[in-house]
Amino acid sequence: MKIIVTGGAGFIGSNFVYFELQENPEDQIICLDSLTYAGNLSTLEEAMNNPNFKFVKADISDRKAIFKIFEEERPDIVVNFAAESHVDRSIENPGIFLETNVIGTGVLMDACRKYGITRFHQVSTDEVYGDLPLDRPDLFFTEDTPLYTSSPYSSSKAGADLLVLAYYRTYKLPVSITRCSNNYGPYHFPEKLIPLMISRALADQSLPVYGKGENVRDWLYVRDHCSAIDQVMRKGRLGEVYNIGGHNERTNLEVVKTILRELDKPESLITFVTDRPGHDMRYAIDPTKIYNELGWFPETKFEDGIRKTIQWYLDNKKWWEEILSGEYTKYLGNTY
Ligand code: NAD
Ligand code: TDX
Repeated sequence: MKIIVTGGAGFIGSNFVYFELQENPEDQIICLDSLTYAGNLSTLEEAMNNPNFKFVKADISDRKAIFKIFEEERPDIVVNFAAESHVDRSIENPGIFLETNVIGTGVLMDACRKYGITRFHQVSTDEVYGDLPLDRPDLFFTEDTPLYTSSPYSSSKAGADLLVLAYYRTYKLPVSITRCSNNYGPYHFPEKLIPLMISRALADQSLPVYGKGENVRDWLYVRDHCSAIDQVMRKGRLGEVYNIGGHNERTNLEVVKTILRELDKPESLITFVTDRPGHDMRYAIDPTKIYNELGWFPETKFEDGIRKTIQWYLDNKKWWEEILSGEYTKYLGNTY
């Protein structure tokens, strides 16, 4: 099968490319990415020599370019990871989130309609459900929880989800959607909480915790997210939404303290800073549907995953130091 993976030069997309090349060597993977600040070709270095892998530089909201690629490649499956993904950036500059996350998803689906595919899979987020109160630990997001977003980022992802479901109903485009909780692991861009704290702690810099650090996120090791998407993309029911999570809730402060402990750094590095506007309090996924229907379960416990992640950042300093210094921009090239 030929699979187009959009956003494959980013965090989760690149982990998915490696997952597929390893687990399904009979499939061909085409990574389609516009290489924004968050996309990095050095992340895909190990895939470049694989005969089943190809990189194509393109913007998913560029209709002409996308249609040309579909005309030439004729993919069987499209998995859409490409997105503007950082909540803080969406608060600063919402426009590009609408362009990429909403318009881009629509363009991809129009190309799927024209050239025919067996599945369009949309990678979405638990943030589309809004947030849960801290004093109701009995509440979880199910697939039936109403969409009730807080940030321009989550609103753009919810808009895309609605468009995907509309294309299923109106055009019978074979689609599926997964909504996952917070990921962590290798190749996570160092603007996000966990890699930011690891890189700053290693440099003995202050660790900016928003508000009181009481906000709760439900953390999942990135390889577990990839295996769940793989299951849904191959076996999930068309037109359905599947939540993905592993019941692993932590406050931000707990996560930061765990990182400091593992790195043997002092808690005095923690600095409480002005809260994020509209900051969601708690995310927590009920993953019963994917557990029961597809038999998917996460394999990595948080304690093991965070250790593996910290070790990866220690072993791959060159990768994130280049990003932090802006050096990665020299990889920007067009191989198509
Ligand atoms: P990321 O920011 O690390 O990577 C995004 C990738 O998309 C980059 O390679 C970037 O170059 C590419 N891209 C951006 N705009 C593009 C465009 N217009 N055309 C083509 N490529 C473009 O993001 P991530 O954390 O890997 O997230 C991937 C997907 O998973 C996103 O859709 C996000 O909403 C979703 N998601 C993320 C998490 C998480 O915890 N990171 C959790 C649930 C869902
Ligand atoms: O410096 C920081 N200090 C801090 O306290 C940063 C960057 C974050 N935080 C807090 C905000 C959040 O409560 O940590 C928590 C996690 O923040 P992010 O890493 O920015 O992730 P979040 O906002 O939860 O969104 C992430 O998970 C869902 C991804 O970025 C999204 O793409 C995904 O959909």
